[in-house]
Amino acid sequence: MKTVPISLARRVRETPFEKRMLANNPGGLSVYNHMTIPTVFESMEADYAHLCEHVQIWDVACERQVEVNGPDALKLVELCTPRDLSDMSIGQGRYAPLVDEFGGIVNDPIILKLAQDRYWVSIADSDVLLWMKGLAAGLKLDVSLFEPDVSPLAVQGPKADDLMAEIVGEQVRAIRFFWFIETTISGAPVVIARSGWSGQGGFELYLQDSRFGSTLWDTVFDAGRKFNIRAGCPNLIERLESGLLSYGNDMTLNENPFECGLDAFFKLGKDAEYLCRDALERIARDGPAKRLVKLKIHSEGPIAMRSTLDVVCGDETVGTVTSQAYSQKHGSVLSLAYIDSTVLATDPTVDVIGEHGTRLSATICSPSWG
Ligand code: THG
Repeated sequence: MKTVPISLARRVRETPFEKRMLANNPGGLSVYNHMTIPTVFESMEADYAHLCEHVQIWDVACERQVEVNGPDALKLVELCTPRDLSDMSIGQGRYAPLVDEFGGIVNDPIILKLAQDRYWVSIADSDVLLWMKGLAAGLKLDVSLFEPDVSPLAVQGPKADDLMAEIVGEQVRAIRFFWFIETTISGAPVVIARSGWSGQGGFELYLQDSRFGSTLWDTVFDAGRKFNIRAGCPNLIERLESGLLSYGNDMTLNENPFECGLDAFFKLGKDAEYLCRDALERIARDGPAKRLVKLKIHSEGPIAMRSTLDVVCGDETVGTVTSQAYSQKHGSVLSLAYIDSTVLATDPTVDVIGEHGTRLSATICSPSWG
């Protein structure tokens, strides 16, 4: 694909780690929550191989937080998601899709409980602050909603535990998945959670004072030298192998949780009031119109795609590829694709139409790549 430089301005917000991130020569930047995010360093393949073997530091400050603070905090977050949050402990996070009154997915954040009346909604790429402010204003809820000065820096890869133990001590190894502790690193106030958008393990350091951006980066980077640390970023090959969904790519406001498989993360019928209750009960009853499946596309190398590719069954278009990357490990292109439910029920043979009209045969692999 043709590449063009990104133009930066105040509107494309600067991250607290950006100077250090740029000094490591990213090969591309994108915009996420109106903020920069690196998309590649050496190459997608080289970044992938390094991530799976060593440890990387990722500027993911663009995973912004919506702080929900006040007596109605739990009421409001419960209203936004079909997932039950009533039994969360302070110090715990939970992956919870936000869903509108029609069943459309608003976002797929991790929700962190910091205190009885205080949550962070750690968001994917959509304007959740506006959505929640609208709900709170309309319902006259007793909460304050704002974007705090909090910026995640991810430390991902198989050597992440050893690296973080060196920086903050052995107790970091005991943090359970999605749980977090509060501490300081080189004077910088941080929340350290075991989380991150890869299947390679690791942590996210939520920096709570952007003035320490370079200090925190340097502390992690310097301690990481002996573990062969490199600057990295969410990697398309790795996240597809690990089956992680990307909001805006694999699901949008036009899809519901049953269609994209996020229904795995909740049970309908929690006690608390939630906006999408009627819509999701109806969809559960009628069945989703389409489903997101893992689709292996038989190709010896990467295929070009701007935003989607068609999936066909014979002459009929039956679906859409939403993400894809060539995986050396699987010897094929791994993709996520929506396919019509009625067609899926027939165990169809499908092809994907490449950018220049080439037909590529494909195999539906869900639930796992095999
Ligand atoms: N970290 C933080 N904020 C985020 C992301 C993150 N906000 C945006 C985006 N990523 C949110 N989306 C996801 C999607 C999947 C996971 C985390 C965030 C994830 N999923 C695991 C899985 O699907 O296998 C585990 C889910 C579970 O067991 O609950 O980790 O990365 N701060």
